[in-house]
Amino acid sequence: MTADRFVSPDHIRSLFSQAMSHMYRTEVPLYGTLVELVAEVNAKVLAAQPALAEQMQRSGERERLDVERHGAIRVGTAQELATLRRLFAVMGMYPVGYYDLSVAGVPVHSTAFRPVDGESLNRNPFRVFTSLLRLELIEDDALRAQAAEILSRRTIFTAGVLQLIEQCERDGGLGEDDAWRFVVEALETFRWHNEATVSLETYRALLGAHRLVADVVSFRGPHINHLTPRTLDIDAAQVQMQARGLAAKAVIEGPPRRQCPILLRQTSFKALEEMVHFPSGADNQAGTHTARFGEIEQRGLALTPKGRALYDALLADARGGAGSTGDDYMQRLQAAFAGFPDDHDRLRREGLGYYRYALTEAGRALPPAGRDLPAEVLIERGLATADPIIYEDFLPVSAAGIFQSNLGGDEQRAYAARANRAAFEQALGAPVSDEFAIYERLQAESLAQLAS
Ligand code: OOG
Ligand code: NI
Repeated sequence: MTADRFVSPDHIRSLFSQAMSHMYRTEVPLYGTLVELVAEVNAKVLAAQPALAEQMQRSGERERLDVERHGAIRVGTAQELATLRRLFAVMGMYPVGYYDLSVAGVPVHSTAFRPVDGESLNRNPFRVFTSLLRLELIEDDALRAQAAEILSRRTIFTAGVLQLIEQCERDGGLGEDDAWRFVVEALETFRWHNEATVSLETYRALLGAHRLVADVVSFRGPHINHLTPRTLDIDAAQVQMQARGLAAKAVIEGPPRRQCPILLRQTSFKALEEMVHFPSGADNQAGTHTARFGEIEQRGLALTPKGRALYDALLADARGGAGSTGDDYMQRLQAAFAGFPDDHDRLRREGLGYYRYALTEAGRALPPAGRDLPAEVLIERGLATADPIIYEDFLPVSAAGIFQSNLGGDEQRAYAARANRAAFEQALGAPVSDEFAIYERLQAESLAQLAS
């Protein structure tokens, strides 16, 4: 078989993210409202800020914006996580980053499956935040054993998708028809089921251990729990959410509003309370479960390790001991971040963020020898531009805030357990990539092109 008989993984990912968006719109109609609202806000921002529109056009970001989404799922076993890794690889999505949520009282650790090269990201940057339950954090021995036993009995993948994953690994790709079949079969894993696999009594016991344990263990599969569109102005979108009666969280997670957006800002609305049938002998018992919610996000400049260290320090200052609560939190945050440069020339020259360099028309008109100058000199002379490289990942403190506010209860607990990246990678069956190395490479590639 030759490679051109295969469709590209980017194409499969685009199909899949569209199919997922369609499914979620049907399952959670409020998601449709959110997508419309974000599209309106984005159109306004682009109309009001021609320079931003031009920059996004130049970097290829403009086109991806309308389809840009991230989702999240939670799985229960190493086997499930490892198979997901193979499933996402069919679509050109690879595990990047390790997130430990146990410190925030959520018994999971996570990674994000996403595309990693520039072209694939522009084609469709679909990402899935994927968490693995840490059963060892359930204190009650009997309940832990019961949860493990329930999880060991389920299969979250269809036979069809498993066969297509194997075929893709063996042949090196999928043809058009198989790609479609793959999308249809893979979607089943992410579907919501309003029938639990456990009795109401077991569900309640799991809920007692942690709401997340109940969410992972009680169902046939890892239902997608939110799908997030990207907005260019999260403050405006937040106001719109509230105007349309969506109970958005009071606080926007992440950095404060700035001239030059950095990293990631997110807000969400509460999980829906949904009817669930719990098997009870020959009968069903009715109950409810809260798992799924809505979220929007604004993405900005990817920070270097130096920039990230500064971000972490300022965020810790703003949060103090209290976390992201209190009426004055947004003011505290704004005040703390006065210490973070807020213009792109400074951010770049101080090595706080990653940039994509490109020649301007005047730059391209010169022979290579004539532009063999440091990038900063080229920029000063109008021969090159530097556009921010967008942050494609997540933030652990923000993710913890999103988890907490959407679990549907007020419980706060802390686990003594620490990060255990080695155990996560062992379950995954592969190492997770370092996000900084990916941004560094994108920047280096663009610099190399200036001289060629
Ligand atoms: C994932 C929460 C984290 C984000 O955007 O930080 C997340 C979950 O609730 O499963 O989606
Ligand atoms: Ni999210």
